[in-house]
Amino acid sequence: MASLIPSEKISIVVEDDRTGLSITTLKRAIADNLFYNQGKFPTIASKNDYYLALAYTVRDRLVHHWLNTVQTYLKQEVKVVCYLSAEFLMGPHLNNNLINLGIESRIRQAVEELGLDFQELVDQEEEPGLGNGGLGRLAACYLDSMATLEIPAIGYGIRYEFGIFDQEIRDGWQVEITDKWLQYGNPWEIARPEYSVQVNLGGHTETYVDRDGNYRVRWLPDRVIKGIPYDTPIVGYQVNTANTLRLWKAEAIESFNFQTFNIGNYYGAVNEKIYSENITKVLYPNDEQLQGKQLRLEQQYFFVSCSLQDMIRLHLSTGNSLDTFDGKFAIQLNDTHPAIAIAELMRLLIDERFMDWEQAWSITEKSFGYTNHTLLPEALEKWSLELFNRLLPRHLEIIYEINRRFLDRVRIKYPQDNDKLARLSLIDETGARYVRMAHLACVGSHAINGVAELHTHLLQQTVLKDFYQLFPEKFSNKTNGVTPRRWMVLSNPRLTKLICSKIGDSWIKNLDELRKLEQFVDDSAFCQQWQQIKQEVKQDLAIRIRQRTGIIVNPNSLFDIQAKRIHEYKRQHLNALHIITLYNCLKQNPNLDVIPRTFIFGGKAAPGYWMAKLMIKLINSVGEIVNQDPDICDRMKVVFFPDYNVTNAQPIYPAADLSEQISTAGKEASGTGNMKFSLNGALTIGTLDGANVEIREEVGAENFFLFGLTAAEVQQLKTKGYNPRDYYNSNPQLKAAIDLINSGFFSHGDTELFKPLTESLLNYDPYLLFADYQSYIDCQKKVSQAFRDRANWTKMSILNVARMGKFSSDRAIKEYCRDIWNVAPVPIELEDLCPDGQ
Ligand code: NBY
Repeated sequence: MASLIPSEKISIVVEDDRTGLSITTLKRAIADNLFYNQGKFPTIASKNDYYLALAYTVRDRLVHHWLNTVQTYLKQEVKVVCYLSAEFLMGPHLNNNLINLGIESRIRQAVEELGLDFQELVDQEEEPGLGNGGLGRLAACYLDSMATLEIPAIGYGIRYEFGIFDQEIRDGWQVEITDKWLQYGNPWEIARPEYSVQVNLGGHTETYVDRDGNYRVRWLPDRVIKGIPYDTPIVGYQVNTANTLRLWKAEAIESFNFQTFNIGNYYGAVNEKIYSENITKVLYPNDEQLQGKQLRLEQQYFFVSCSLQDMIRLHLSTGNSLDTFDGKFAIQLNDTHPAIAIAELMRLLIDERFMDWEQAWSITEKSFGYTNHTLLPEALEKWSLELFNRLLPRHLEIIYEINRRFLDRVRIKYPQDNDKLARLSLIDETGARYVRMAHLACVGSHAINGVAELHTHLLQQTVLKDFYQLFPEKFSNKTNGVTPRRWMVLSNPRLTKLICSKIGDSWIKNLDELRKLEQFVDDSAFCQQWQQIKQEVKQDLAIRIRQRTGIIVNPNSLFDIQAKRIHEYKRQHLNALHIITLYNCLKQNPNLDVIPRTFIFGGKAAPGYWMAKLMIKLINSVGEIVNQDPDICDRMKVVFFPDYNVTNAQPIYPAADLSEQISTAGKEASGTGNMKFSLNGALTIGTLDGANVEIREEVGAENFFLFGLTAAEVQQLKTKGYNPRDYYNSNPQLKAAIDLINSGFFSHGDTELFKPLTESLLNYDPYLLFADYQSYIDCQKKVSQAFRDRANWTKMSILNVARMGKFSSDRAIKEYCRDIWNVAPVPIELEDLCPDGQ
């Protein structure tokens, strides 16, 4: 374990309250923070006061790492990764920081000696839910890995006042509650108003001639907003590195608009302040109808402009010239949400720093990389020219010029192919005109990547085909990964301990070492411990389920879990069809000897996604009937665990026997939950979609339950003409399941409630549930059969964990560093706290 202070110094230095690590010092520090920060006597302090006192105590112990890291990067003028993402789904910081600092057991002891319940304090933290799902969580895992690998990095994003909504289930329906994560203060961030920047919006442009006779463009905006950075330290695992997550908050430039104020319009002036602050008010919940939302484009431009101005300030502050910008920053675009950065960097270099176009373009192209996260055509971002021009008139001009030069090059390569030109253009002119953000990202980046092998392949063959033909050298695959620190060490301490007892702890930094577990698959004592731990963790989850839903589940049953955003392509309703089919079987044949199963769902639906909300209602309605049916007893239970977020995910992954990864092949870019389940010893039932393909390759086909059409077969079937009714008519079990829903059996006799869902399946079934239904049912039978042989199941579970090394985000980050960013580790030495002796 790396210690915070060189050990030889500990004996001679009197510990101070802010860095000392002895139990006595820690206890004093917590008490001091309670008194001086919270302003409370212990007798009246709330749990939250104690949580905050503890959080500040931990923060004090990492500031040292953080400041040394920043100082080292500045002094050594290293190349820095700037990860631009509209979302960072960090999860709670306290416990993660304790683990990465290696001080968890000391802190726990100090807290307990103060007579407090450690877990109770940890549970006080409101997680920063600044993301929707996989994409935001990936950004968080990547920050953890970059810090752990000692890669200089800054995460740039938006400090939403309201993150992803909290979900409640009322009468089986999802109800959204605003997430007030900041209401009791956030001890992990430090505001840096001294690094505020200004961002323009709206207005128009004009040309002028400068002193040297050059034509220049000036943007005359009609709104100016202030961006204030809030910094959060990102501590690496057992290293001195603490990188920065810098999130921007929007404010009015002055508290009041003085002109309006002076003519007596006090309320109008205050209004303008409110208007500005709206920009970072709330995270958009990944709705269908995002396109055309002006505030969304304002958010994107706002955080991108703040971040690029910040990079330029940093670069110039060390005496550099902008000529060397691309040598010092590798900027990664997490999907197209920050893709406007390409036009913004061009504008900053050309209009504000007077660089010529060719040089600015060369710097821009070399600086940017673009990661695509979706193949769904409706999810590809585009902005109407009208909106774009109204908000960002100068950027539209720049995009036109990028496009003009780009298409000139295309024309030379493909003379007289106007169709190709139209397909590649940054402007969609097939109907109403739009700016295509993915095209801007492709043209302005030197590297383009998908997030799993299959996804990258399909990108190259479908949505980005023309770009792939044009620039094959820009494309590469970077299969996603997850951090074993949060998703194993923190969330599954029991299994972590067992693994460490067998193979030591170096796998935590080098996940491939989990392979060493393979030698124990035939060690019956080990297998028994493995099974025992799974059992204990399932019992813990059973308790949580009872607390949250009132449902009593049997921890000996097979825990079959699907936890992810609710979406038709993820097919939670296919899972529901299996449940109904099993239910029908049991009703027809009450003595059927089945393996008892607990079906657990978790996930949020976008508030405007009606069909997804109806899927939640269906799951709860089926649960209501199944759970209360005396014929079923405890052979089946259906649970919808409310408010699936990072906090609730942590105890869920370790408790799964079976992980449901059942998206239509070709639709899930990668998936990362699939990795977290398998890493915690669940077996997967899945299609050949996203990273499932690679997980199956790694763990072995015999340790994975495969079903369904392949992506190519899905394509063929659609081309040939898919008629879901054919499947319904020819499959009595499927027909019985759909008919039972339509009969009102699950809806208190209401035959209309689920019609939109069943009708959509019968008439369109865009995600081919019916085509995959029988294969899924058959595969689930194999799962049940396999679970009967518990010893063999345990072996498969161990082999899954042992072979998951590839899916560490450390591996993914190393690939980005090598192939895209060209950055190297920079170890941090801890210098004295006051290097100048002040
Ligand atoms: O990114 C997910 C993919 O669906 C998943 O397959 C992949 O593993 C993961 C990480 O690469 N995408 C995702 O989570 N997307 C979003 O959350 C999202 C958020 C906002 C918007 C679109 C998508 N938006 O348009 O605002």
